[in-house]
Amino acid sequence: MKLAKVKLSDGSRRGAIVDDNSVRLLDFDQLENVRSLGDVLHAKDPAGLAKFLVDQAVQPVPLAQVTFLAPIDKQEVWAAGVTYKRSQIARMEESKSGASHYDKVYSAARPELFFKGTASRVSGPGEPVRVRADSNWSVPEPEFTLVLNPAMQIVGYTIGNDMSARDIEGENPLYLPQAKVYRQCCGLGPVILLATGELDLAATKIILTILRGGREVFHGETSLAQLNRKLPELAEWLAKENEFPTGAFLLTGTGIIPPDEFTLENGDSVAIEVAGIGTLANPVVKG
Ligand code: DO4
Ligand code: MG
Repeated sequence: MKLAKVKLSDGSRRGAIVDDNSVRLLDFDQLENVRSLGDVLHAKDPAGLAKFLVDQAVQPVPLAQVTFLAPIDKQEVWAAGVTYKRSQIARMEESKSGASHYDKVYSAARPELFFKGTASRVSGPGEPVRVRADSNWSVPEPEFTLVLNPAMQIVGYTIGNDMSARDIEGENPLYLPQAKVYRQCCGLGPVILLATGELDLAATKIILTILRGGREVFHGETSLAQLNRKLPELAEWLAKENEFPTGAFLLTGTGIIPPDEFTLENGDSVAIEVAGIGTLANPVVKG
């Protein structure tokens, strides 16, 4: 089952179950302790609760008549890094002084985990993602993203864009928070696929396409089979000595990095497709 937050043509915002061609709206006035999509995700049985909450007073709404919003409420957003060989190599190339850190963390037991942002810094589908005005080398990072409940169990999956300033990160690894966390630094959406059973890692393809003036300027593909960590392992490390009373999103790292001469420009569009989830598309702004 896929869940989402949508905006309707009258401007109202609702939780929804996403079907093939339409959405079924949820009514959050039915239960006192369920007021948001996050409350549904954090319930014992999110799929059963979502079905119970379907608003019987309204017909399913065709997909073309809704706008998908970022599927986040009050969760923190975190990210893992250097979890794919491609990322390890690119980071070692970009950071002359910090190369050995990236080399070591790729194979260390403890993964790199960093704070990526709050809901206020997240862009939903169609909303701009930002290149910092003080960066001349920035890229999108297309990342399979875990949705974690307060017990840090994986309850769903979505698509994340970990916008990154490679020049700032490369100048000095201590600049990582500035390279990674700023306004509109993260895209999330369009839907949350509820986690049920084992994922087919090889079939979970991740595709990044970047358009400039309507023309494709970059295309790259990978799959979860290339991820050098187990998904539950990343969630377990994040949970250590930490508390997430409102749950968390965890981006799991990028396996696709455009060539070194590529940087995003104002007006580009970024599309990230993940098999089984959908496509997260965002325009890029700079300045
Ligand atoms: O340490 C740099 C960040 C790595 C990252 O964001 C990634 O590999 O996706
Ligand atoms: Mg990343």
